[in-house]
Amino acid sequence: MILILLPAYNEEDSLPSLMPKIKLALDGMGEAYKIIICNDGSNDRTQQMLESMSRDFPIEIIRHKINRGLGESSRDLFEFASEASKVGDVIIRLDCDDTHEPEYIPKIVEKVRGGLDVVIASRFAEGGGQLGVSGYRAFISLGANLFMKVFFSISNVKEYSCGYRGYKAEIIKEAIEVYGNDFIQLKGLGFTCTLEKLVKLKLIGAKFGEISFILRYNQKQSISKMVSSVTTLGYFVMTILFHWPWGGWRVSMRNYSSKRCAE
Ligand SMILES: Nc1nc2c(ncn2[C@@H]2O[C@H](COP(=O)(O)OP(=O)(O)OP(=O)(O)O)[C@@H](O)[C@H]2O)c(=O)[nH]1
Ligand SMILES: [Mg+2]
Repeated sequence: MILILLPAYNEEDSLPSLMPKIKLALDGMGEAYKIIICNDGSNDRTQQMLESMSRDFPIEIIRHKINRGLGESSRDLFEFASEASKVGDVIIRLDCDDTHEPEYIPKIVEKVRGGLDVVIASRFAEGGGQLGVSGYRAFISLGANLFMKVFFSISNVKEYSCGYRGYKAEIIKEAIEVYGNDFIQLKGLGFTCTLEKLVKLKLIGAKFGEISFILRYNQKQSISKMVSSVTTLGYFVMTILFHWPWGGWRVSMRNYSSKRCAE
């Protein structure tokens, strides 16, 4: 089975375009799938839209009455997926602002099934890119990714900040077993959780790969919810927590990854 995870906050303008494209991509694969969407206290028509869409699409809705942020929504989505999946399943998480085209799903699934634990849709892989992104934003995004590459370097990874990824169900189950509620620890720090998941998976010895991907920012309909000041603060907090010599994440997980490699 393939589990599609969608975090949604005020996405009434994007869902009508995105949902049929997810169905088209998945129907073409001939495999059972489920769409799990976290409506995080939206104050537009997202909830009504999802309820009516659940007649045509296999949707499970996790509803937060108040907006709890991307970190808490990701925790709920990944914990749900971990419970609902079994060995051999693939979990795909994408944004629902219609900038992440579902047509990449089959390729991501194929690479996960080929033996990788995490496959990232990457703007920086050969053939990747972005459409409709301003020069300023592209510069900030490149700078952020370079920062992440320097401080959290992961083999075979060039794209650290895009949330469009596929995960082997087993690696998510293992991460939740190892970290418990701390798999996504930095919940109040904007979109830092997207980077945190990668880093936490690296620390348990996950194998990573990328596919090339074009971010379709030219299709974005909803307003941006990314608060760059909070997320940047989150990246700095995470850098300290990761590298802290006395009990930081890297030091505390050293034994775990060497034991896993030996097995
Ligand atoms: N559950 C939840 N999802 C959110 C929240 N804020 C944003 N999202 C979702 O997270 C995804 C990414 O949000 P975006 O606003 O597109 O952020 P971004 O992709 O980093 O940057 P832009 O595309 O420039 O806005 C979208 O699917 C949003 O609906 C939130 O507070 N809670
Ligand atoms: Mg977006």
